[in-house]
Amino acid sequence: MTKQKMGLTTKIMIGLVAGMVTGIILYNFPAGVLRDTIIIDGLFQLVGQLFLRAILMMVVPLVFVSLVNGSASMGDVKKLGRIGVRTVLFYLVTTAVAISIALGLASIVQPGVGLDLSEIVTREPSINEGVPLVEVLIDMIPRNPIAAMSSGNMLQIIVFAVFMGVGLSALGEKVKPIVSLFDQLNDLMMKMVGYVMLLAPYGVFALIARTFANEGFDVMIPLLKYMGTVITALIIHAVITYGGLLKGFTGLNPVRFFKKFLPAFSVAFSTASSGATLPVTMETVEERIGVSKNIASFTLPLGATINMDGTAIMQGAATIFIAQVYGIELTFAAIMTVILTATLASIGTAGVPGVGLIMLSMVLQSVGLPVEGIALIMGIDRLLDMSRTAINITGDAVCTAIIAKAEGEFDQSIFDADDTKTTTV
Ligand code: DAS
Repeated sequence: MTKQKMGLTTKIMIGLVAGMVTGIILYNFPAGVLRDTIIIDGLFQLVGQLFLRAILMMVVPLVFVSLVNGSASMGDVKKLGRIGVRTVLFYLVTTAVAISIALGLASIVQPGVGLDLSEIVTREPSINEGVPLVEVLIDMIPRNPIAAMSSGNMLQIIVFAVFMGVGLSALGEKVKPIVSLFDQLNDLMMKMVGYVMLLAPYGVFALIARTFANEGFDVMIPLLKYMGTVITALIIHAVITYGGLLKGFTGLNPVRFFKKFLPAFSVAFSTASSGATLPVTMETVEERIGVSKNIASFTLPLGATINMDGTAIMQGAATIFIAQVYGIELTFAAIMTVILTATLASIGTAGVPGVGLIMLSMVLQSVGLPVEGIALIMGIDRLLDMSRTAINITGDAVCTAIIAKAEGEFDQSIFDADDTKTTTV
């Protein structure tokens, strides 16, 4: 499985580099029918847009199914009561903090300023364009859920799906067949996302080649600023938010915690999949940090499904970057919509490679930003996927340690012991 994943990562990287080189070569060629019409606006536009459309095709079904599935799996919350509610609250609050850090940092760094693609796309007015925040909140409730799905009103789809999942978890045993149906549909969605991601190397090549052929090397600086913004926000969130929460709520030494968590962190980084890393996360948190199996076996699988702070950070930074590149001003209500959409969407984002990018198109649609903007960052996304996945699971582990400490299900002697045990995977 890892070999196949590494294969795809390598192919995407090759697509990225080959696309940049091809684009730069074409940029320096004199304009002509072959260059402009046949190659850039013909072949590259076709391959790139087919890949983008395949991603967009997955957004509504993926969001709806994975959110119903994710919120139905929170059914245990009722059973676990205090622990469940606190775990879900912790996950949602840290995700909202994460995306706020990213939005703030991106507004300071301004990664998209300096690259002007506003003439390439005309922006459809956002569903929440210029609407006061209170209207945005009212508008979250769909009059007609089917219409919300057909019009791609993402916030309304999210609210309806979470509401449906809560209803399913409340009905418990009676609706077990429906819950397992959504679980199977979720597996189907993941499979289809996997097929779409097989197109990634070719789509990335075409999208990056066309961008560089039209814009030249100038586009490199904004991309590097975008990557720097995401990585910096990930580090800030890990050190300040997680370090502060650990120190404040558990008294544990954050440096020791992160060192002990390293085996899981490195597996998440190399696989870019929270789901694939879950067994290692559980063993690391239990055997090296000292959390009881009872707590870890509830909070970690739940976290791998509904908690994705790293992904929310990418989505916040990418939204600002794309708005700046297309010269679009985001209103306060739009920023709030982005925070709400990305935080709620993280409930459904499954822990597989590349899914954060699919969810990004949903965040962009929620504020009417052109999803073509994803083409700019898609090529480098795999590198960021690895780092944000590592932060996703770190957030799960920090929450788990805090809950375990509060419930008296934390063995300090394991945390204090020097690690002779290496995590076997
Ligand atoms: N790769 C996802 C994960 O496994 C995160 C993402 O795609 O943003 O957590």
